[in-house]
Amino acid sequence: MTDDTLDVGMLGYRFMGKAHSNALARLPMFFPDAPAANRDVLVGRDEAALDDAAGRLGFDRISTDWEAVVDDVDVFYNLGPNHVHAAPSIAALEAGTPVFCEKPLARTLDEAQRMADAAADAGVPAGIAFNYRFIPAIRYARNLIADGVLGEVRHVRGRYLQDWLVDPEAPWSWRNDAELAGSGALGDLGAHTVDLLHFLVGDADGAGDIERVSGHLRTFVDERPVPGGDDGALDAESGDATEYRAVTVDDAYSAQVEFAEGAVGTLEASRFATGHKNAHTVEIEGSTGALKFDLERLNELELLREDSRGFETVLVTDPEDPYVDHWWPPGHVVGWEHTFVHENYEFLGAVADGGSHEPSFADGLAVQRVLDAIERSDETGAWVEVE
Ligand code: SOE
Repeated sequence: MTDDTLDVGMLGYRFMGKAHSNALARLPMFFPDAPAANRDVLVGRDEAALDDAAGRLGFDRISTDWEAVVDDVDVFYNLGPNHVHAAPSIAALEAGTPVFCEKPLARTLDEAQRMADAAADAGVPAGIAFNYRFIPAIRYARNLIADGVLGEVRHVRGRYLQDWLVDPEAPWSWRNDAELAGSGALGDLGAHTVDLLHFLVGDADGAGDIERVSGHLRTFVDERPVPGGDDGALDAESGDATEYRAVTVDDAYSAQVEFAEGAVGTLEASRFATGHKNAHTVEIEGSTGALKFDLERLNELELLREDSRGFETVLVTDPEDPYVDHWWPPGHVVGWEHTFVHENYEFLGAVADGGSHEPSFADGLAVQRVLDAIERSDETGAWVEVE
């Protein structure tokens, strides 16, 4: 490897480990100007599982000791569960190692503040993987809003609907536990929506950042079976789980929000939205136009311009659309995984250039402030100012 190759240490090798490893593997072929990145060391707890994953994900070696890894690599990816985001990321930053951390930044506002402070002190790139900012149609939408096509923003609606927990027997996981995750649909899905709205309308006339919220959390199923393994034995006869564990986070949230410059909005997310698989939708209405986006149709943007009679469906796959020229000709659509390639391209570029990456830990902290306000509003039943 030439000495300007970035050695990557990656903590986590399941869902997000696969998504980011796939992205790193795609970069040389589709983004030849991306910095060279070597999948050096894969970090986890279980050596056997690590060994298998390292082979599949293309890593040279494994380690069960993240403390040894964080100052031994050029870039540290923290793709672990939420309760593992803070300590390894702060240790890496204190060692001067750039960090790319999955969302949400942390479980709590305090934890997020500590991570953002460590990033500010370190002066190296500290990115948070809000991958939906890197969808071509979302970039196109943001440019339209910035160009004033929608006029003054009045209404903003963000929903993130999934249904993977509708079955009460769907197994318990760390995402159901307050100590491990911080919150449920609010932090897992709501974090994406809050960041996306900040990205789309944070600088827009009439909007700005979210300032006041009235939030509501709901848990529909309060215990779930623990899948087989050391804790959750299965009954020899029925095969049913013999252990159930409490669900201590929200299954769904909703919030009314006010933006700094007057726009109003509604947010919601659920893991119980029967029939919706990964429906992250944004709707924005302004004084001279409107737009609608749906992650399940992520190459399209529904746009209403001032002089048109109705919404038009724009297929955002032209060479001049962001990132598209790296892939295929018009109409040869991209998918969910391509957003990870785009965000890795930008993050590694910032590391190689000694620049900064957006969204940063400061953006992650701004999201955490809104999540915290929604939780405080749910507790008090009152409108709450975002800190
Ligand atoms: C599960 O809800 C999940 O994988 C989220 O954790 C991701 O952030 C989202 O992109 C897809 O759904």
